[in-house]
Amino acid sequence: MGRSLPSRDKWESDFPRWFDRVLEEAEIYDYGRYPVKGMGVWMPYGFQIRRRVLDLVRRELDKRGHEEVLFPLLIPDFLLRKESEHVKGFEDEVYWVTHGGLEELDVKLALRPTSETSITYMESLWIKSYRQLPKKYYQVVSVFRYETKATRPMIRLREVTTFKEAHTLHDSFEDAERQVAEAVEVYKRIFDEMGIPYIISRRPEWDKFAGALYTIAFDTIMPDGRVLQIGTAHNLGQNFTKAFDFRIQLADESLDYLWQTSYGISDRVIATLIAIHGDDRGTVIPPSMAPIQVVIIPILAGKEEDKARVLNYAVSLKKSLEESGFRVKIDDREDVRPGAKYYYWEAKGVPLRVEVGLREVEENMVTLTRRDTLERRSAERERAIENIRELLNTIESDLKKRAWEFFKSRITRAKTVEEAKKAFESKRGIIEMPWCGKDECALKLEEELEAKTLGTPWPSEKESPGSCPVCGSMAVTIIRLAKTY
Ligand code: A5A
Ligand code: ZN
Repeated sequence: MGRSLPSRDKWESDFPRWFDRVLEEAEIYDYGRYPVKGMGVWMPYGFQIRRRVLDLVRRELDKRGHEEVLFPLLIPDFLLRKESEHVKGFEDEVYWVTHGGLEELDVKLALRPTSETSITYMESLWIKSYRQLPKKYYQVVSVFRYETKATRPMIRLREVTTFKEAHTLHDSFEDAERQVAEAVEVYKRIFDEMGIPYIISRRPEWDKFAGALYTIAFDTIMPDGRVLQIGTAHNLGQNFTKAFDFRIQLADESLDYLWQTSYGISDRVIATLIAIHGDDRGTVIPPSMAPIQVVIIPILAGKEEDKARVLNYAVSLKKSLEESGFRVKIDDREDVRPGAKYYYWEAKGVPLRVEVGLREVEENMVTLTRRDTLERRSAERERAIENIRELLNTIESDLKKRAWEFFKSRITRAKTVEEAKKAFESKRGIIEMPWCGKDECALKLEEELEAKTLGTPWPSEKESPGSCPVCGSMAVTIIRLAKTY
């Protein structure tokens, strides 16, 4: 497939096409053929990648005392409407169930676009004492949003099938703030493990989550220089608990509404994992996340007894690799030529290929090829496991390093609108500029640069950054802008 893919040099313009093709050719996700817009199908290989990502997400949340729950998909009209800002933000994105069979329902039911309302409602029945706090729940579910911007596979879906939402409860504002910081730590670990670079911003007032006091967001830069929001953590204050009249007696005997946070990630994280390490030949999955870490290709040629020797050699190598804890696959299809197999597994992003032919058997060797650099080398069979372990570790760290280098090279500090425009023209990415803090100046910048405000650094930076490029008054912080998905 390599040859027919847009090349990495041209990703600036061709990335969306590259991404669509890789999902299809690597048999990860079938999108656009299912006859509902904005909804795709996870295919077996994609499902395996998704499962490993979710394992990581669950591990990190469980470790920090989050408890997994599962709420109904349907939210009755009157619950969704409880918090006025929330419903205003989501109103035009909700799918409604209005009928049961031929009968019209007395209460319209929403396909959940997110679950703050249904979860707060049940929490108000469950939580009776401050001694139960803090409480941290999460679920991994489908949510439905009738998105009106251009839909894209995994990146902007109408059914978000891998939506992990966490919801927490606290007895004070400070504890909720601490929770937002913990959420950020959890997401950092998850993204670091996957080698996904990120920058953390406090979103501006006009772009915070509907119903939140404030929103902290993780953004990454895709290969075409456009920015994608890959996770958010919201301090919800008492907005929802007030709407649900959810109060309890606290330790000091005062009666007060509880404080909440929520934070979420989605299929976008998997999209980023697939996109960010890829190249002209397809995706590259870091060894820690790869469903198959090593693919063994037996070169089956000549006499039957030679083929049998090669195959036995391959099987015994697979066995010892598996005993050492690696995820291994032998591609012993007889009707496919080795070259075609190479392309096939390269497209799927298997980090390491092992070739064994008659020569390898006779010399007691293996031939190893790195997926990321395509470097080939031989190793003695006796030392194959060690060599493979070492190579996989190197691939893992090289992929992360390369991703962060690319990311950092796309962040530009600019003092003037002209400088910002130039940076956007040459490499898109993220622009950081001094800012006076006034909404009108940010909105002016958005207009002139045809970009979106990502927000201000989180945690906030102390250094004095100069003067606002719009009004000239002294800047109080840095503002980040980008061309976004
Ligand atoms: N309940 C809170 C956590 C919430 O819903 N927050 S959110 O609206 O910001 O969504 C969480 C994350 O889901 C976003 O940061 C974004 O990465 C992802 N997301 C949102 N809409 C999406 C869509 N239509 N397709 C794919 N991912 C989406
Ligand atoms: Zn200004």
